[in-house]
Amino acid sequence: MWDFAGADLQDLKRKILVEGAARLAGAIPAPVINQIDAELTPWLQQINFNDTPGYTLKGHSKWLYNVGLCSRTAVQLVLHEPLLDLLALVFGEEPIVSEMQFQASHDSLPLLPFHSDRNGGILIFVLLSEMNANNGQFAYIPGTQVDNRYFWIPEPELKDKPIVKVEAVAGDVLMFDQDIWHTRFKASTGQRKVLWLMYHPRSRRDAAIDHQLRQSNLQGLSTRQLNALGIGLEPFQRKGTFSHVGRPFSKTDLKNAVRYALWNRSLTLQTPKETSLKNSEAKMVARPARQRAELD
Ligand SMILES: O=C(O)CCC(=O)C(=O)O
Repeated sequence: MWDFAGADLQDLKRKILVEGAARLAGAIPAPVINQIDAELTPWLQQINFNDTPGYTLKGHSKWLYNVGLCSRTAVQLVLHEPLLDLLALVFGEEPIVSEMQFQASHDSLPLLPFHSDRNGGILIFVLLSEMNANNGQFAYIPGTQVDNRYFWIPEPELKDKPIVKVEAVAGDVLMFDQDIWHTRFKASTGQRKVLWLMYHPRSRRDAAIDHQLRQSNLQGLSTRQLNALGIGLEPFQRKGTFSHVGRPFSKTDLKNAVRYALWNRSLTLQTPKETSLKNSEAKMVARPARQRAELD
């Protein structure tokens, strides 16, 4: 499933804690990638109007929000025990799967400027296609995950910083701390496809979505793996996928909120107390503490 050959988990833990990111070339064998692709393809042929499961368009990308509905192979990959071991080492406690999604650019992606999500999770991109300078390349600045601010990083602060641009092919994996300063460059040609997997420490259930899963995709999973999906635990607390990071509420969010509200008639927003705070104050109260294990 995963090929961790040659990768020492303690070494990976150190990389993630110190540099904030780790790259594993060829970690997922081609037959697994092809199988996931085959299992996802039918779901990508319809948009999810009228309760018909399918993809959603958001921010120049096609998304399948609940990969657990679509692909048994992806579920097994997400819950691969050595991967859970690594995440437990990084967090100092068992992980939960907070997002399990598929993302494909459907259009030219605009630049997403450098920012920090400041939400304490580890994001894993499993490349289902190439990622290069033309199709929405991801880049980050090592070591910045411990900076205590979030969202956009002021342009002058980027000067002279060592920017790592990620080139990858299908089967490569990128693991990064979502609090690291990161960007996605503008895309002009080609399609970037990723399995977008987010994990949090088990004590951060507020960050995790209650997943929708096809029951037959759960066959053969261990109790630990089921728990990582929230099965057997208290309900996860995050409602929906509307706001995946805790950045300040923007005008576009407001526009989307109204649109979503009209479509869906119910919408979970921040509590009135939080929304009435200025952004700077909200930053102080709204962000949970980061939890990471000690370096050995
Ligand atoms: O799509 C990407 O490569 C990065 C996305 C991102 O930075 C984010 O959603 O916070």
